[in-house]
Amino acid sequence: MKKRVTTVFVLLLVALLATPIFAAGKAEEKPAEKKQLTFLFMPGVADPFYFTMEKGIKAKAQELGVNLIVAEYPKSWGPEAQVPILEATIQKGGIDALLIAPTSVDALKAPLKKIYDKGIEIITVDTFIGDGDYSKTGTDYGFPLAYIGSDNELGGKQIAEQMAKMLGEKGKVFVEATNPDVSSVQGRVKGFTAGVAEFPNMKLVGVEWCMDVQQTAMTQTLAALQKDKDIVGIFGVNVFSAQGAAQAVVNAGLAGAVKIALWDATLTNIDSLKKGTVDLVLAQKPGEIGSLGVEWMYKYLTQKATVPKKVIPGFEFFTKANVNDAAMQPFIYQ
Ligand code: T6T
Repeated sequence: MKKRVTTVFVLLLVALLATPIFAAGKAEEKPAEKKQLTFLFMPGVADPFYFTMEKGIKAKAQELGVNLIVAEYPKSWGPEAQVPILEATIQKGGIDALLIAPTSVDALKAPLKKIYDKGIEIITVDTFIGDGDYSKTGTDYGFPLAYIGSDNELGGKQIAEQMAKMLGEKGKVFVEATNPDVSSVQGRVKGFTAGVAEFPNMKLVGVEWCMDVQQTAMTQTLAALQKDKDIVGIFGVNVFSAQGAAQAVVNAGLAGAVKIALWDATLTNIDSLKKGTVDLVLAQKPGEIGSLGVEWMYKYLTQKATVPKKVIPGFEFFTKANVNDAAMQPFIYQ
């Protein structure tokens, strides 16, 4: 009997000792294939700013081996155009992460929360939902990993300061904006308004909203110039509002007499600067914004990196003096 117990004990001991070696043998097998990640880019509207952003996203996705899906570009700005495209693309499945420019601070909260609740991580690029502070708890917009985009308020304020310099810190100015519920546009108008207020002899006589339709921006700016002949400065807040406002000044025969500051370095706006009909163009860095979105999302999903809640690339100012400088060319939206 004693002999049998000893034999069983020895067999058990051998089995126990053999397990690690067996397991170790298995460890030499090929590690499990790394899952290829798929990111979806959802732009705000079909315009040179987002086309340039897409280039930055594509280049970084290729570098990191991420599969990229670019959603159909909305033909007009707004949730009614963007959300159906977004939801139809998500519905097809296979998306691990979303980079999106939300076209409304409020209307995109619920559609994005639905997507987040499916386990899809989100970074908002160029624009944000809520107040853009995703570090807050207890809000209905605290779920995106980060906002990556320009400091729009700072840009608006700096444009006001440069406008003041051009106008000798006096005179009436007008703003042609796009949609009141878009974070980027809100910031630019707020910053410009605060900037103008610092000059007692300058007056902001009006802000118009063209809903991102260039033709509307042109007619609204023309009407403002006809209503108030004393307007000496105009700020166009984004691609379509800026191009429309500049067109209006030229059509009114006021090129050179009215100072114009535009946001977004499209080929059209840069050409107007070269022709002398426009005085200042702010260039954002859409390619860098997109690239950073891919990079931070990748780091989060593959290394559980801590993603900063806000990542703010800078911007550049084109003037008549530097518009042909070699160093400035990369900032033109191509
Ligand atoms: O100015 C950009 C972008 O930053 C803004 O959020 C929306 O308008 C543009 O896309 C230009 O059309």
